[in-house]
Amino acid sequence: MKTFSEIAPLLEGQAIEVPSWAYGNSGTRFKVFGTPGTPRTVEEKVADAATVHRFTGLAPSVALHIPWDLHDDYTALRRYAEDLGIRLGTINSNTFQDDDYKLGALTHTDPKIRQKAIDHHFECIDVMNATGSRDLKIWLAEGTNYPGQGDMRGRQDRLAESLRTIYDRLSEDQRLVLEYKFFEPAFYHTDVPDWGTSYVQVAALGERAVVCLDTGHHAPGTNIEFIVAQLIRLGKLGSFDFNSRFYADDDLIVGAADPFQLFRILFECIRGGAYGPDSDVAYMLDQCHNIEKKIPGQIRSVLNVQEMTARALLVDRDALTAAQDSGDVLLANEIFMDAFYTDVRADLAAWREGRGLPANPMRAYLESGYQEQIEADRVGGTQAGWN
Ligand code: AOS
Ligand code: ZN
Ligand code: ZN
Repeated sequence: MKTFSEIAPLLEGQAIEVPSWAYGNSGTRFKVFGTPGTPRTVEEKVADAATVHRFTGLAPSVALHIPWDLHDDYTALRRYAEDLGIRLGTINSNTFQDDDYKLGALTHTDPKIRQKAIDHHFECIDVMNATGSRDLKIWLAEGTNYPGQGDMRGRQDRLAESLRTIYDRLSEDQRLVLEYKFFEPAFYHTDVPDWGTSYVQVAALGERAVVCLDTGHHAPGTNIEFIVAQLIRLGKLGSFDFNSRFYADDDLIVGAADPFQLFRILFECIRGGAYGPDSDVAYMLDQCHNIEKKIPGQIRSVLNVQEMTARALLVDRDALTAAQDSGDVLLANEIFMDAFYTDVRADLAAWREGRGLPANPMRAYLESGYQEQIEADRVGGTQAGWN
């Protein structure tokens, strides 16, 4: 196994993008609990994201969602973020909260509704031009609930045509990132249910169209790291939406449900050259903090990713390859597991201190007074949430 000091330089510059919506109130269809200190404005969400970065050094950008983060001056918002030491990142579109989209948006049979959904993406691109964002991330809630309800094949054709129109509007340095999800809110068929469909759609568009892999969007038991390896191999892994799940799309803290799975995913990223300064894969969180405090929830999340990255980097890949090639099944597995079982927390604490960061970012945040301050300040107004 490698030593921590051997891999420490590779931890430099690790960047995890946080989602603006993680700072807003969220819940299930049963109840949305209000959390004291929840942001009331986009600026307050950006300030909270910047706080996560200040304590961890791991989260230099925040993803926005349109229209949840509607703003009248994105250039000013960009400056506001930059003054706080972070960037505005991926722009997420929304075609799932409008009555017109009940039966589809980019796939709808009515050209007027398709155009409305395309126009929404054009607006998102305008936002990207002001914020300097590279990625337009599209997650579609589209599908059908009953066999026979829609023409699945026709819907794929209309989707391809709509995506083409959106893609053609992007500039040379922007990307279209298409997310897949196997079910929900549609329960019979979903128009982009899996990585294969997302791949087929983006491959038809061109080089700057790539796939987003949300770790909560697969059937239980799916070997997600295999999909990661395949998409990297094809040059089509655009981004991650990290979170963890026990049952469905739980959107819990990444690494909470299955730290070993996170380790295995990150190992494939490192193995595939998708980790480090030369990679253009966006590592994002897509999470909701329904019952826990939001900023500590985000701090825990980025630290979990850092911890599992360090462990995955510890794998001695030369020794692993030798064991694999010689057919030594158990030695190969042992080399892999040795790295996973290594506790890197003390080494990471010392490494952070060497960089002027708190050894324990969670503790430092809780002692900083920021949480008490926002709980006292942010009273009145409407707390930001999922709509
Ligand atoms: C929905 O299930 C997807 O994970 C989306 O990525 C996301 O949660 C939503 O679109 C917020 O942007
Ligand atoms: Zn997602
Ligand atoms: Zn999701």
